[in-house]
Parts: sequence; C-alpha cells; structure tokens
Amino acid sequence: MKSENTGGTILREKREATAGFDPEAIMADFPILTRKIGSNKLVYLDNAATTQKPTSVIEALNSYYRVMNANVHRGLHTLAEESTAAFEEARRKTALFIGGVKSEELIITRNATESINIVAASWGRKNIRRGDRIVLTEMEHHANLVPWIALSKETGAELAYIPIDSQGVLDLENIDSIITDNTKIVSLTQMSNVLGTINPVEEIGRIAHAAGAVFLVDGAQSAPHMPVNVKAMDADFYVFSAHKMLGPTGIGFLYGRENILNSMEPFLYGGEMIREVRYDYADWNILPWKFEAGTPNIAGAIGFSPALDYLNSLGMESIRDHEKKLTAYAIERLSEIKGIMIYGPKDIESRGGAVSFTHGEIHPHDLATFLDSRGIAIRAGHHCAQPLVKKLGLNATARASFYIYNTNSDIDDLAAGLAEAWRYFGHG
Ligand code: C6P
Repeated sequence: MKSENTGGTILREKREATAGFDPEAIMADFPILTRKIGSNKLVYLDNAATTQKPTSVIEALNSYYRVMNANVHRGLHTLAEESTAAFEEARRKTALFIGGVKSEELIITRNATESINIVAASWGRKNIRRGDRIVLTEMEHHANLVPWIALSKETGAELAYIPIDSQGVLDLENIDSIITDNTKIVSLTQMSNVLGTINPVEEIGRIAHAAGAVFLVDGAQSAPHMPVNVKAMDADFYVFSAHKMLGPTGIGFLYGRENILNSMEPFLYGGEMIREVRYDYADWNILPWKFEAGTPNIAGAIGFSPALDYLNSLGMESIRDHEKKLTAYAIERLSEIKGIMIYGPKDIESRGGAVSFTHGEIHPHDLATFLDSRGIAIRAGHHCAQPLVKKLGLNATARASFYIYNTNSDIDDLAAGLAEAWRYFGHG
C-alpha cells in the first residue's frame, strides 16, 4: 500500500489535464474560486469532503426563495404547484442520472448518511436477527459502518469484513467464506474516500445475490466522479449526497428496489408520509413519499437540478477522464517529493481522485495548516474512516481530492507547498 519516494525535481513543465476539457472555462462558473486566502489564490483540493457550487446552482437557490417559495405536495396555489413540479423534476432528473431508475424508487433524504440509516433501521430491523451476518469492507466510511454496528448490537447479528490487500484493494480470495448463506446484506462503498480505490461492485453484487443477500452500494464518492448505473451493478440500494457533486448541502438520495422499499416500514412518521389517518389508525403513502415525512429540503432539491445539468453537459465519462489524468499527475508529482508516502492503488484505472498521503513525521494537521497558509485547502485526519486509517498503521493522513475545476497547476502548487513544508518543518 505504501511507496516511499525520495528526491526528484519539483519544477516541471505545466501540462494540461485533458484535451477538450476546459477547466479554466469551468473555473469561471465557480465564484468562490476567485477568492483569496490571505494574499494567495484559493487552491481547493478538498472535493471529497464537499465540492464548490457553480453560479447556476447558487442562482437556482436564490431564485427559488425570490419567486417560487412554497411547500410541496400540499397547496393548490400557483407557487405550490410550481415548487412541487420543480421538486419532482429534480427527483426525475436524478433518477435518470443514476441509470434511469423509476422516480418512485428514489427517496429524497438529507445525505448519504441518512440514506444508509434508513436502510439499517427500516430494512435491517425487519430482516436481521441473531445468527445473521452483515458483510462490509475494511475501507468503509463511518456512514456505512456505524449504523451496522448499532444494528448488530441491537440484534446480535455478526459483522464480517472483506479485507484489503497491501495496495488498498479488496482481497476477494476468500469471499465465499465471508459472504455466506446466513449473510443478509452486503454493503460497501463504490469508491473509497481515503484510498481512492474503485471496488468491483458488479462482481460483489453477483456474489451477494447468489448467497441470497441484499446489496447496498455507497455511491457518495463515485456518483460525483464517474458514470453510474445502478441497474448495471444490480444494486438493491444505492446512496449518495448532492453536496459532493456541485449541489447544495442537506440533500441526498436513497435509491431502493421498488419491491424492497414497499416491504419496508417508514423511517420517520408525520405529515406527507400517510395515506389516511384517524385518531386510532394511520396507513402509509405510496413510494417515494412513504419515506419523506415532513417538509423536505425543497430549495436543496431544486438547487440540485442545475448541478446535474452541469455534470451532464460535461459528460461523466469526460469528468472521469479528466480526474484520471489529474490523479496520475498528482501521484507522479507527489512521488518525487522527499518524505511523501502515498496510500491506495497506483493504477489509475482502479482508483479515483482522492489521494491520501503522509509526509515524513510531519503531522497531517500541521501539514494542512501549513498548506492553508499558502491558500491550498486539503483535508487531514481520519476522514471518518478510523478503522481503515488505523489499519494503515496511522492516526491520520493528509488527503488531496480533485474535481472538474482543478488543473495541473493546482497540483504544481500542492507539490511546491509540500516541498516547502519539508524544509519548514526542519527536514531539509
Ligand atoms: N465523506 C469526506 O471528507 P455525507 O456526510 O452523508 O454527505 O456523506 C457520508 C459519506 C459516505 N460514504 C463515503 C464513502 C463518504 O466519503 C462520505 C463522506 C466526506 O471523506 C466527509 S466525512
């Protein structure tokens, strides 16, 4: 998993990331990217945490409150009809974006975390008992770990983990002894937020289904960065968050196979999720509203529409291509810097653009603070994947992560900052 590199030149010819993909023009659509941090230009490399928003998204949020604001699914006046139509149009567009699932199968939530909690609480409590098995992987984010740990505590079900190898890739050699006949659910991330690893979800899905298990894919890091088709991966559940793909915060999605969602009890109870209520009786609305109690994040959903338009106009294949080139360049540049250790696969085809690294003995938090003083935003810490970071023998890593508006020049700035940090912290 580790590869230490020493020495190497810092200066290098600036090469464009992807021919035909124009990050400079894209950058102009993101007002925040003109911001200065102190006297430095902002170099935003924390995209796995959240991405920046284009003007079209900011305008949509603004315009919703200026001209359309009304509650959805309730009113008969013009504003209510307009906001309901725009809200449902966002759902329809999102359903298309993940491979053309039915709108009824797409629940609007707050984020990927809430989506997994719905599955663990509603599907899990009904279907999982003592003696059953829940299969996860060693690279899961806490969002796909803690709800299952809680469910296992509650039910007595056992947890089993697909291990990672020395490259940070899932080791499927003993998969048949991990996904067993008593396995009720296999739940894993499509792309690791720490290692960048892209997992073979189609293959694991086939194995899960052959064992009679339900299959959940955490798409928080994949949906923003590559073409996604939940039908092709045969996922029973697929979750993701809008804020990691140009959209507003507070809006996320749970795709669920219709028959499974229909078999589940609601997660929250209250307004809008009912069909009929009497003083001593209530029954539930049809999908997807059965899982959408209370007033949803209307502005968030409507603001996500132009984010999807933006991604669709670039094309997810082109976005993936651009990030592959950026990631290859980042690994090449960082590998030349004395003291840098990069974690996760080096093969660009099997990884995305979240690049975790350590820099000698410099604490990742110190490194992030040092880079911030030069306008460079990265993330440092355990990235909400404590068990994984511990497995790497660490308490924290530094992580740079890329998106559509990043260029090789951002990576040159990062590399220069890291070389400077090495000297600043007394190593050279
Ligand atoms: N990872 C990161 O910096 P929410 O917070 O619900 O939008 O997303 C949760 C989540 C689930 N799965 C994966 C693989 C993730 O990476 C994340 C969020 C961010 O890595 C914030 S901790």
